[in-house]
Amino acid sequence: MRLFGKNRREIERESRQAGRLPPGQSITRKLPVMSFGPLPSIDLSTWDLCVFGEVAESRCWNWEEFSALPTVSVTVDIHCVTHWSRLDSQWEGVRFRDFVALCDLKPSAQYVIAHCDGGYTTNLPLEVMLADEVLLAYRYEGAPLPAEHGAPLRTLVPSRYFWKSAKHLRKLEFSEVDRPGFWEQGGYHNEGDPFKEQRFRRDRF
Ligand SMILES: Nc1nc2c(c(=O)[nH]1)N[C@H]1C(S)=C(S)[C@@H](COP(=O)(O)O)O[C@H]1N2
Ligand SMILES: [Mo]
Repeated sequence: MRLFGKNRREIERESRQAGRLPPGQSITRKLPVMSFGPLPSIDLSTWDLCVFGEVAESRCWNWEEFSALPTVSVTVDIHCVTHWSRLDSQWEGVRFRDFVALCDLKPSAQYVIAHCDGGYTTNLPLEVMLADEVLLAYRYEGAPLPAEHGAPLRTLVPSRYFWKSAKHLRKLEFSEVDRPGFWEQGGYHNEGDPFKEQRFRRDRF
């Protein structure tokens, strides 16, 4: 298989040397679809994103309000626990840190639990979510986020395996205590750092 005119092995070797390809990963040019359960139907006229938990006041944004917030674009590498990595993927959305600035968090907020349409959940420390490249993303490669990739809105957390990037996001819970999400309860690692190869719970260190 040839990618970008180069042999895939060469690209993978170069990417690994450049510190961009974590152990046990190979490069894919596509973004495979990985979903648990049926695709939720989306109606933007009733959609909202709500925050609750360790915030001064619970609050919701409808699509009109949310999509009026300032956006940023990032070009990042994505790593899935099923051993594929997609380099240089381009996303646009609201920077998570900027969104948090609107939420009036209490100092007790230490963890973020993402709740999705369809019931999927995933958890991360707030500190991880405050990095520059963490987005509430609604555009992918210059077009609206496709349904199968999480429309209308998903979290994008490039520093963790891709199961930590919640598709069809509807609620953000700020919590004082950590609460493992869907795959974390199902045996995946709680942290999921691809460069530490934290795939499964037994890989913990
Ligand atoms: N709501 C929801 N979000 C989800 C999932 C899911 O099943 N439902 N799967 C996760 C997993 S395991 C992966 S690898 C990525 C896949 O995202 P993609 O389908 O856009 O590649 O989404 C994550 N977010
Ligand atoms: Mo996944």
